[in-house]
Amino acid sequence: MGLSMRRNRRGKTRFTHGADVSVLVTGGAGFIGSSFIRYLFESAEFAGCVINLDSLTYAGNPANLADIAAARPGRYRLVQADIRDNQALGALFDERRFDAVVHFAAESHVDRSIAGPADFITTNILGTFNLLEQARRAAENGPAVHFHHVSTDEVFGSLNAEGFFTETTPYDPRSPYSASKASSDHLVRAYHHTYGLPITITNCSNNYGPRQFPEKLIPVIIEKALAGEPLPVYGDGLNVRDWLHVEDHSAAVWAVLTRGEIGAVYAVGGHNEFTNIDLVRLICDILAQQTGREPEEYRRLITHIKDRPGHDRRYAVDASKIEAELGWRPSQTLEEGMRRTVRWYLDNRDWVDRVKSGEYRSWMERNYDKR
Ligand code: NAD
Ligand code: TDX
Repeated sequence: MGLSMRRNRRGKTRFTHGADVSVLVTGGAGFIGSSFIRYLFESAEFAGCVINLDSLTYAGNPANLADIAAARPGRYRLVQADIRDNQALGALFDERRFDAVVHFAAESHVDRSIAGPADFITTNILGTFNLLEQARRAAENGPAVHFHHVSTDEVFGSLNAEGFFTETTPYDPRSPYSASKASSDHLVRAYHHTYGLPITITNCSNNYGPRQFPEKLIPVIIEKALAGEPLPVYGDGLNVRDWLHVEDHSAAVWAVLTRGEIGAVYAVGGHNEFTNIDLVRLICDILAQQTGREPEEYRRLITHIKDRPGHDRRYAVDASKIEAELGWRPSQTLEEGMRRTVRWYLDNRDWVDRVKSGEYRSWMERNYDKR
């Protein structure tokens, strides 16, 4: 069975079954986008086609979906293009009709946005604008395209010890990354209010799981621990993040895309608040269990280093709206998900070796080894 998009009288998007459905996923070669495409083909009742538009930056890796591409000829295609290239986008939208756009493509690493914000502005803001314009143009010549925007809880700023982000928390972005994501959120909302584009937005907390590029905290710690190198913890290590397994995020995006209210925003989170230092200790303990070594062999590598400029103190999401309205819930605790994640990194050394390109090595040298 496949799915195709229809609207009911209350304005909700309904995907009805039909193999002619076409979904454009941007950034599908990255960590979360590839998990979402895998989820469509392996877990969701989806029998349509996916076009994965990705420019394959350092963070994009076609190998993330090599098995999906081989198993589903005709239903999955990678198009290498940049969302900043409006001509390339125009040609694709002229060639194909899309029922939905699920927009993951972005520059996503906060530290990189601090070191050099330019690509964050052009990709995250102008790239999103280009896609919205293409969706608006497509609607002028045919049925509306459901535009789902994948965003972050970082647009809401930083919490103290109390409270949670919700859909109505005022925007207060503090890094070039979160400011660029906030801009893109505003553009997406504006296209709904001004042009009637059917949109949904998810603002999700920190993701973890297989295939995360090893510049983000969890894979950095796993890789450095295995190499016997210092485990870099910024500042006092008491910053808090709310962790969600990437498969649960994919399920949330699918729930919103197929059953969410048009024009609505959903906050998504894991109910898994951890300080960075506790999380790093947990990874050390899980690594010890899985490699047959003593936890202390890894824990003694923990090294507090210079803090990230403007480092947000605490993120935590109240996901009760998506839970109540769409019945979505995280399916695994951080401890369970982390055991599976560490196992994945131990079992997939080829993947890790391949993504540790020259670009990766020079970034790590600039950002850790010289501090
Ligand atoms: P990622 O960096 O792993 O992947 C980004 C993908 O986008 C890569 O495949 C890259 O090649 C592609 N891309 C980048 N610039 C592009 C451009 N100009 N044109 C076309 N493709 C381009 O990121 P991720 O962690 O998978 O995040 C995906 C999305 O989810 C982002 O929008 C991010 O803001 C959002 N998000 C991430 C998290 C998280 O914890 N990682 C949490 C909430 C929301
Ligand atoms: O080496 C490190 N040491 C360290 O202490 C790194 C890379 C990070 N940290 C800290 C900074 C954060 O408090 O760990 C926490 C997590 O850092 P990141 O993995 O860089 O994630 P974060 O900055 O929280 O942003 C992530 O979650 C929200 C994603 O990268 C974003 O794309 C997403 O929007």
